[in-house]
Amino acid sequence: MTTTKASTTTAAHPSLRELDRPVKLTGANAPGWGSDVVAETLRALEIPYIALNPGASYRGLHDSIVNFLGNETPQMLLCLHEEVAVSIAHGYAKVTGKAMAAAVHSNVGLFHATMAIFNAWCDRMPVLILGATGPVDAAKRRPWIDWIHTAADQGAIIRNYTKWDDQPASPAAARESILRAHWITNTAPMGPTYINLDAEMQENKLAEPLAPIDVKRFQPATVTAAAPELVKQAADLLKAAKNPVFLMGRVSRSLDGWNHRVALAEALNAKVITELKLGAAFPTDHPLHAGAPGGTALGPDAQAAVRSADVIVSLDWVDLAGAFKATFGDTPPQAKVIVVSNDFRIHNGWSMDYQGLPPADVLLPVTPEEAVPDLLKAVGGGKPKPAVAKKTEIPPLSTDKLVVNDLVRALRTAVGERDVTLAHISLSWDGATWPFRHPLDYVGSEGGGGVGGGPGNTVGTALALKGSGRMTIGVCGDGDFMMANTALWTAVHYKIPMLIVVANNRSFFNDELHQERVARIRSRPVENRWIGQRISEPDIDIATLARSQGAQGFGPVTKTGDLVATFKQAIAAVEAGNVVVVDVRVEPGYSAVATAAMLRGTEKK
Ligand SMILES: Cc1ncc(C[n+]2csc(CCOP(=O)(O)OP(=O)(O)O)c2C)c(N)n1
Ligand SMILES: [Mg+2]
Repeated sequence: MTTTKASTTTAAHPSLRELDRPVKLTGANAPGWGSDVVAETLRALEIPYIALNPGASYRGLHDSIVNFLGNETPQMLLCLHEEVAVSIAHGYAKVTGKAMAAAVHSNVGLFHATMAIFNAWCDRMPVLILGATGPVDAAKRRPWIDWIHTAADQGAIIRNYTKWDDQPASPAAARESILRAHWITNTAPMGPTYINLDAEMQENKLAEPLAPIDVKRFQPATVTAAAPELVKQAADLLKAAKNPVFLMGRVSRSLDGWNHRVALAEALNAKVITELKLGAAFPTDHPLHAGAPGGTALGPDAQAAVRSADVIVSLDWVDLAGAFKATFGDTPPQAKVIVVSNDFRIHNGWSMDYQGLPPADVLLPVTPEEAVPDLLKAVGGGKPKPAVAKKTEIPPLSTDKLVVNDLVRALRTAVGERDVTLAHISLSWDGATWPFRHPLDYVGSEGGGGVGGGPGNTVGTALALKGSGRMTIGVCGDGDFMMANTALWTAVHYKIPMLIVVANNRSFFNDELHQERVARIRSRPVENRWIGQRISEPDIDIATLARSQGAQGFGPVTKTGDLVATFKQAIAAVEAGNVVVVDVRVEPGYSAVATAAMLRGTEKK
């Protein structure tokens, strides 16, 4: 699915494979231990990397990866926190559409990883997570530590927001378990899977070698197509429509898929709405794109398009019922609704991330990538045309206070004509400020609203794009950055060039707006909204924090006039192979649309 060029190695982009080389074992190296079978299966599945934080519960597997596999396919990526390990794997999947592995230590490492697992789950991204437990056989447990790190049902910690989990009791069962987990995680609707490896199973000597298998035979393709009569029903509605509207949601990073969507919208002269929660789905400065993409709420142009539509098509839009509620209140739209989604196949009773139940006059129970070419053919659309890049003027920076839009405009100016992937954007981001013209221009947010996903997602995206010619940039809020900034160390150690810009408003500002809302409703002083929210006194020296982990740190930039020059220097440093962080002190504030949405209903009458 991915459209990235194959990784190449240059002086600025040395191969990861040259790093962390183990001393070679002398003599024969046949699988002799339970965990060797696990490692061998990961190798057979061509898992490139395993992001991890170590622990005794999987010391057997750790040894097998280093000394049996030679720390290659998968190669270890050491992380300083399990949340970062999983969010790196999540960021990698956002680009490639495929799972890499993450490993976490027994119950405690898994506890740390939970939020990142939830983010990947809500984002429908694949991650193959390996964990471990102290010996299931109580007689084999070391005193105290093996007991506290053994739980009767460890998978219960994450079962509600993973697609599948298992605790295999033998090397043969572990091999099958990994094959199944890999297959399930990579099958749409995608989501993380978890395997808990018993310490004793890993550390036991293999009684006899396992019968060899061809792993490909256990990973059958699951590509499917909507029934022709359903495609026809949808196409008939679309052909008769005067004002069709597409809400383009969860789609892949494939350029073919992108071109098909553009061709379909153009063939129908349909308005298109996209959103910032998800990766780029359609050129945002295309004349058919209605307004700018919004974060949580539909913008006014998007709402107007939905209101005047006679046929509405959802290409796996995350919250279709919510979009209707915001536009029409409690009455469902009069327009016919075509839903393209197979997401309902993984909805469960625990997590409400499935959102409200939207009306669906026609449901194509497949992915948008599977449905759009069929719809295009059925409506008689032409051949997909390649996306056309357009030049747009960048508005001048403000002369007064430095605001987030200044940061974005200056960054665009410094980036110039380079191919850039935005791996993350701050909550304060205004969708109108940065056009997306390629599926890799933006890979979407952290998915589950779990703050702290930004830095790890950025590293994972940069890992997937390393050597591709695309520069990875993550714009993180200061709250987001501080929660997981140790992701930097992993990027530096593994020589994964990238730029993180911190939109540093010195606050968990989103929640200042919430406090303002409550204060207004209660007629209490809004001036107090900052208390328990503001991250100042002391201000955090983010550039020094970056340097302490071996990254280059710039800033704090406090004047708009310094922005472009600083970003140009930062970009040059990334192109020279560095991990770079720029601290930009921005005035607190969200886009007018986002602020209005958060404070709606509190206006003084
Ligand atoms: C793990 C987690 N903790 C707390 C929150 C609540 N929350 C939502 S946005 C936000 C503020 C984030 O601050 P920052 O990244 O600096 O962005 P800003 O709003 O300041 O632009 C917080 C604390 C959350 N969503 N996730
Ligand atoms: Mg902030």
